Amino acid sequence: MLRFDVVTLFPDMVRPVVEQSILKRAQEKGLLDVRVHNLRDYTDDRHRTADDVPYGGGAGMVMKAEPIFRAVDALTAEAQEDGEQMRVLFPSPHGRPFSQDYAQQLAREQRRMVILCGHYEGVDERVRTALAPEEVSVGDYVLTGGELPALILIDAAARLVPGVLGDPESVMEESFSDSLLEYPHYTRPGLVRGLGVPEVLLSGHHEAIRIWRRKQALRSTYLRRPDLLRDRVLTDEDQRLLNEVISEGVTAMSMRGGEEE
Ligand code: 4FV
Repeated sequence: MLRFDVVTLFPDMVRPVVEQSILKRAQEKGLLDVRVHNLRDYTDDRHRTADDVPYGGGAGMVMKAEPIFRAVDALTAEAQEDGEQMRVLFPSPHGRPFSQDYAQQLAREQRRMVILCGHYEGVDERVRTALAPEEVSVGDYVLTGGELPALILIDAAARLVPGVLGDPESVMEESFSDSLLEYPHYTRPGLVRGLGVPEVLLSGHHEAIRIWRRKQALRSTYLRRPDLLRDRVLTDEDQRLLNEVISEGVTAMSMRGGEEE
């Protein structure tokens, strides 16, 4: 069972999301357990103050260290009582880039994962000094808080836990599962706004469908994320399909008289 303890100033930004759809069912199946902790419960003044103005001046507010220390101390004590280990994650732009491999690693984690959600300008630097949390970034841009990144980590990891997604098959052949972009999907009806469905998908010819899908995945990756193909060893079949894609691409270009896409 995957266990996350989310420490946040805005529990209502987190709870509703993990109580929907696949994450909700995963918790009902006992495959996932997400506990959301309100940081204000770990403050000690009657105004439940969890942030303050920055030393040295400057805009915005900084999250106070003590409530975070108290929250982590309480969760540490609870884990020890239950004979469990803990891993403290801290979403921040300073962190190691999050990825599908990282998600697969979290999905196999046996320890309880505490996710500290920063907010405003950030947290008091002594949180890093004292707790040395594992920092993870969900992208090179700045958010208002760590709540959305926390949900990204939970969602990406939980869906890789066997039994969370209906059919484990769907995890095997998805984007980045083997760092290729996914093949295109179609469903009923067969005609939408005059747009049909590739014949091969209606053929029932499973091997032809498998090859078509592989070629489409290689094609999208080649056109949209060639970086994913760069240091990748291709199977003979993949190399053959990619050569077809490239030659077809080139012919399509020449057909269009060489103008860019
Ligand atoms: C972020 C990111 C992120 C920084 C200040 C929260 C914000 C605010 N976290 N990947 N990108 N965090 O922008 O993980 O407190």
